[in-house]
This record gives sequence, structure tokens and C-alpha cells, in this order.
Amino acid sequence: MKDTIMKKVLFLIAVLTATTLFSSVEASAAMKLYKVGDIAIENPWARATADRAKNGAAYLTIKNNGSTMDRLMAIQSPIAKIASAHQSLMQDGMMKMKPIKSLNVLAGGTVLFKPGSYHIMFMGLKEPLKKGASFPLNLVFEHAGKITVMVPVLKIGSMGNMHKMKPKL
Ligand SMILES: [Cu+2]
Repeated sequence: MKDTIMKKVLFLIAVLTATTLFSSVEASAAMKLYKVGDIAIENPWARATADRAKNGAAYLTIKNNGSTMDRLMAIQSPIAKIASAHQSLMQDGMMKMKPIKSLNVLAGGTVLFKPGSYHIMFMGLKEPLKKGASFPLNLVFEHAGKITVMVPVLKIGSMGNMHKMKPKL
């Protein structure tokens, strides 16, 4: 009886240790932070694409630590002909997406790019996005100016660190 309890305790310790290790790795991945002026870009990532895919998507978080609104004006990357901000939304029961010409980031505000919501859309990919690779992405803000971030490519269908984010509903 005692032996069984001991085994359970040991098992629990093993699980907790594994969980701690795992989350510290995740946390360091989430700590990737880039700054220009009052704008901070956190944790950029992209999804790997299928071999012949011409489109891809990347996600990140934009924070405005300043006291005035800023605006994301342009996005550019050498990996694709066109990079732009898109928004996914449900329309008549269908998931659709539309381009956003300029995106406001309120003073003290945060804009979360994540699957099913805001995303950075790449059209005319020069080559597929391969898991484990990374590529530069330039974001131009009206006030803060230009910032270049490195975007790691995660596996196809990855949801990034979604479990760390607040659920939308
Ligand atoms: Cu899109």
C-alpha cells in the first residue's frame, strides 16, 4: 500500500518536473521581444507551408507602450511578393479574410495577431516556409518607424503559444 503511494508521488514529481521544463522552454520562446520607439513586437512566428503553397501567414503581438496612438502602415519581407495585415472573420457562417490598410495601435494598447484573427498574409511566396527556418519581416509604423523582426517557422497547422493567451470567447 505504502509502496503504491510512493510510486504515485514519484510519478507526480516526474510529471511536474517535465511540465516545468516544458513551460520554461515555451516561456523563453515567448520572450522574444523587439523594440522601436514606443512599439514592441513580441513573439513573432509563422506556419510552415505545403510544398507548392503560394500563400503563408505569420503572427505576432504588437504593443504600444507610448501615450499616443501609432499605426502599422506597411509590412514587407523578402520571402514574398506581398505581405500585408489581414483580418479573419466569420461572415454568413464562412471564415473569410480581408486586408487591413492601416492598423491602429492605441496608446497603451496591444494588438494580437493569431490564427483565426489578425494575421500577416504572405502572397507570392518565393519558396515554401520550412519548419525550423526563419526569415526577416519589416514592419513600418507611422510614428515609431521601421522595425525588423526575425520570424521562426513552426510546423504546419501550429497554433503557436495560443494556450498562453486569453481565450476570445
Ligand atoms: Cu489572410
